[in-house]
Amino acid sequence: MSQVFEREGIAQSFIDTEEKHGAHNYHPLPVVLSKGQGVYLWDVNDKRYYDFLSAYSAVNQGHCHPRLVDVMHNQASKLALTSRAFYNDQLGPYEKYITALFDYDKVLPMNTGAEGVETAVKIARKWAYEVKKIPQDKAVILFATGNFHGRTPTAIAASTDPSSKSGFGPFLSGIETVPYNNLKALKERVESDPHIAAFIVEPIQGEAGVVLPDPDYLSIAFAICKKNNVLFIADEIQTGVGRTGANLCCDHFDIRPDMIILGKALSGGMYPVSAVLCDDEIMRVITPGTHGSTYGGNPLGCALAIEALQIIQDENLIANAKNMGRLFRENLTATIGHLKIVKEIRGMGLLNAVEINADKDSDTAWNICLAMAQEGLLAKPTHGNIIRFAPPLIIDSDQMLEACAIIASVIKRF
Ligand code: IF1
Repeated sequence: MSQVFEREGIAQSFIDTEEKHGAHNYHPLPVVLSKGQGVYLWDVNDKRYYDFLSAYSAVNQGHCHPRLVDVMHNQASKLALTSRAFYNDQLGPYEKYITALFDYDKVLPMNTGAEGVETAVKIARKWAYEVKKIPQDKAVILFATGNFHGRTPTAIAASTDPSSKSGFGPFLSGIETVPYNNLKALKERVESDPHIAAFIVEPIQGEAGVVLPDPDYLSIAFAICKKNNVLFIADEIQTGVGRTGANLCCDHFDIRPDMIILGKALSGGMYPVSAVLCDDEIMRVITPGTHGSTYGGNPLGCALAIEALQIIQDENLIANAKNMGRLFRENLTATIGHLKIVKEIRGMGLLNAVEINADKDSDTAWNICLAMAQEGLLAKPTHGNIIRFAPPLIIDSDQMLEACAIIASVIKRF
């Protein structure tokens, strides 16, 4: 594959060092970044880029937000980690803040998104045995085909993506999938088996390529679960915290999941913080010693998460995501929507994608991303021919129009 731009000496040395000493579990664009501020990133050659990946929607508030840097510095200088063997003066205020903001009785604090998903699965199973009275070890948790919920054994047991799954068996039992966006399949599966404990779903499938369900899918799926005493659990790790132009993506569909999982932008890209929220009737199955984490609920993460969530509110980033996302889709539809190379432009808020008219195994989308990097914009393909575009939610209209001009000018060349 031809590299579209020269790898200058300093950048190459960093790439070579990673190649030699690091596991090869990624295939990054050949860009070596050294600075971030707001919607911009700079590489080691001081070239500036628009960041249209936002670390997979973890940097909704913009890179190195000054309020987050201040909180990070102040809290890290005072108290960073105590473990939950003791109380600390940040966890309670954080729990009070986040449960009020998302309107749930309780929160269980964890660190990575995958840990949040694992925690949700454990809570759902324990609820199944203690509340729904499913026989021990018989609980089944349903996921949607095309899902992505992390890289842990439970998450890949649910995966239908061979690149995430193959070679890592044997897989956890009690984990099954139903076709995404297919209400008939969900209804039949749920009504046919009293052992179904929960249905875990991304309201919009991010890694699958920003796949949106039919407008009534989530609300009817929720109703099917409620009718059959099955927990409806939303993985909002990528779609939550303002990304789709609402506090939670589920808000667009007027449903209140029984449980939500948050991560990524929950801490504004400064430090891993994830969370599982649900009401007392479910969370009460978790008792001392049944779940935990060394860093879960640590003072530094709690202080950051409060500030990161407050920034979303204070800077009106939900409305901005809605408006800038509409500007993105309307501008690109007008400038490149008609091109043969463009199959579809889709998304919600500032979680968008351009599907390229090329085979999944062609490197067209990759070469488009290389060319956009050359022009000063970073994005990355998912599943071969889909380019996800997800800038920080702070992007303004001038920046969005400049970025769209870069995207359009590059794609017109293919
Ligand atoms: C990678 C993308 C992938 C997630 C949802 C849980 C997790 C994620 C909906 C786990 C994480 C990251 C992981 C990263 C690439 C990125 C990603 F969709 F965002 F693009 F892979 F699908 N639920 N998504 O999106 O959270 O443990 O990573 O904190 O693994 O390559 P995590």
